This record gives sequence, structure tokens and C-alpha cells, in this order.
Amino acid sequence: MSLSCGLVGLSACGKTTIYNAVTAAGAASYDGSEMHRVIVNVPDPRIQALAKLYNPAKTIPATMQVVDIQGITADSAAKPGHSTRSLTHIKDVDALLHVVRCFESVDNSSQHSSINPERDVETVDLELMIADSQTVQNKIDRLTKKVRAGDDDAIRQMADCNKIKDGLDQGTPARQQGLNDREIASVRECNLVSLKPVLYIANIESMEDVGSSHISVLHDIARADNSEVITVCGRDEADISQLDPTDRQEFLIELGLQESSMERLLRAAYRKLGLVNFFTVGKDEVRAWTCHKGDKAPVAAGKIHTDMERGFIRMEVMRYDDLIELGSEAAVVKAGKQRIEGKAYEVQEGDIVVVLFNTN
Ligand SMILES: Nc1nc2c(ncn2[C@@H]2O[C@H](COP(=O)(O)OP(=O)(O)OP(=O)(O)O)[C@@H](O)[C@H]2O)c(=O)[nH]1
Ligand SMILES: [Mg+2]
Repeated sequence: MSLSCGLVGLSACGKTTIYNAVTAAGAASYDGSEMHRVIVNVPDPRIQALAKLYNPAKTIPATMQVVDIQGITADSAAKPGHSTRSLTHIKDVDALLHVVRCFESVDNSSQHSSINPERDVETVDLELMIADSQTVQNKIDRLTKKVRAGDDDAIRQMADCNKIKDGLDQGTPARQQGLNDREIASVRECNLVSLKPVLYIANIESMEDVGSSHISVLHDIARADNSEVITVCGRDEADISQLDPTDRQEFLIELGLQESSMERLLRAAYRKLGLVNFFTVGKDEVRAWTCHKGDKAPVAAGKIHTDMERGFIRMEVMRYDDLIELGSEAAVVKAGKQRIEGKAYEVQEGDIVVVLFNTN
């Protein structure tokens, strides 16, 4: 299943507009829907090059799910209703694309008309932290009985939960608390929203705003969060996305963009989530798969099929560059560049793999 990125942010910061700009999905603004969801192909010229070599029946690129989530309002975590539902949808995504309004709001749909990324980011983070604090408190309550009974594991988890909750209550999102693996494991079932990786999207009026002080403030915020900012001219790009594909490129260049926001966004999401693409090839199918950097061969194989993880024996690996340079699998094998890797192998970006497995 594809990983998902959720557009989050204050009401009327331009999430739906950006969703349309990057996915050309044509979801109407203010249509009252809670959420829009689309699966996008991850652009990768290598998949076309492999398809040329194999002429397969099917060519399947890697995919990512983009979700447009209804906006957060200031006291949503305390108020039951639509924003609580927004938080539920946020729980379902793997990474947050935090959209920050960097254009003057002309209608009254935003809470403020002025541009102030710091205020807006703080407001959203606060909502995420209030929700998380409640979730962790619920877990603390559930642990109490076991702690009283002297259960060591529960005692440890309780200590971790208390520490994380204190951090949240003092205004530090879980992702900025420097949690170790054990502490993260203690709150895994809580699926904390402020623990999710965040990328910032500056929704600007025009490319001239790129150098503005607001954007530099947002860059500082992102840096402190070990993250980055992607600038998008939401409205203009949403208009362009409705055009004929041939006209699109021309208008993008006119806007000062070499590549679409979707490509920039996906690349940033890959960096932030630490993802790599690997391939399987053949006459039937050339396909790109996604795993995490550092995933061992059986885990990566499990992305293709769970049986391959369970019954993993070994993996035959070629480098994409070797295959393209030498022109065929046979030539790669002849040059001694095909490797046999075992369970400890970490799959690398651009690996072309054959998994040998046995489930009997
Ligand atoms: N000037 C300008 N207006 C924009 C831009 N992006 C969005 N807007 C306007 O801002 C308003 C809100 O946009 P939406 O995309 O619906 O915002 P949203 O974040 O999805 O809003 P909610 O889903 O209600 O939280 C609309 O009137 C858009 O036309 C932009 O880049 N420049
Ligand atoms: Mg919207």
C-alpha cells in the first residue's frame, strides 16, 4: 500500500487549492467534504528506461497517496465536531504537509487576514499537542491498574508516557522531544499526530514572494524542526493544472518553475520519510517499489508480497546504472556485477531485485 501524505493547516490556508494544484484532481474548494484522497504516481525517468529495455505488458511506477484534510481551527481539540474529525484523518497519514498561508487573505474565511507563519504554525502545533496530550493521558489511565500491580513493563511505559505528556503540555511536539526507540515504542499505539514527520508548504501569491521575510521565518521554523519548506503558488498552479498538458509546461516555466510542485513535493517527502525506490523487471511487468532506507532485504521483499518476507531465501541484485550501461541482464551477469545478497542486506536506491523464497 502506498504511503500517504496529508495536507494539514489552518482553515482557508489553501490546502484544497494546493491539493488541486499538485494532483489536478479538481476537488472544489469549500465543497464541504471532510477529506479528499488521491493516489499519484511518483515520477521517475528510470521506470521508462527499464520499460524500454523489457517492453513489458505492464509498467507500474511507485505511488504515494495525497490526502486533503479539512482545516484546523484554534480550539478544535477541545471542541467536538469537524476538527476532531480532521485530527482523526491526520492520524491515518504517514507524514504531514503543513500548509502555511503566505498570501493576504481577502475574504473572511481565515481567522486572521495578516500573514504570520509563526503564529499559524504555533496554532496548528498547539492543536496537535492538545489532542496528543489527551491520547497519552488515556493511555496513562489504562496503565494505572497494571502499575499498581507492580508490572515492570507497565511501570516503564508509564514513566515514558508521563515524560512525553509533560513535554507536550510544555509546548514541545513529540517529534521535537528527542525520544529514543523505547519511548517511541511506549506510545506507538497512541499514534501521536505531533510525532509524525512534517514538511512545510508555503502557499505564496507569486514567485516574487520567495525571498520575503515571511518565507525566511518559515525556513527558520522548518530548520528547527529538522525539515524543509516547499514554496507553491497555490492559486496559479491550480489554474495551470487545469490546462492542456502541453500548455502546462510553458506556464510553469513562466511562473519560474522548472518542475511541477508535485515533483518537488514528492522528492521532499522521500527525503523526509527516508524512502528509497527499488525495481522488479521482466516481460510481464516492470515495477517500482518503495521501502525505507536501511530496510533489510526480507522487509523490502515483503513490500512485493508478504510470502516473500516470510519465506525469504536470498535476493539477486543488479544496479540500475549497470543494467542501463551494459544493456541486458546477461551482460550484467557476465561482467560479474550481479550480486547474491542475504537477509542482512540493506536494499539500496536503484536496486533491481529478484527475490528467491520458499513458503513450504
Ligand atoms: N490570493 C490567493 N488566494 C488563495 C491562494 N490559495 C488559496 N487561495 C484562496 O484562499 C481560499 C481558501 O482556499 P482553500 O484551498 O479552500 O483553503 P483550505 O485550506 O482547503 O480551507 P479549509 O478546507 O476550509 O480548511 C480560497 O478563496 C482560495 O481561492 C493563493 O495562492 N493566493
Ligand atoms: Mg479545503
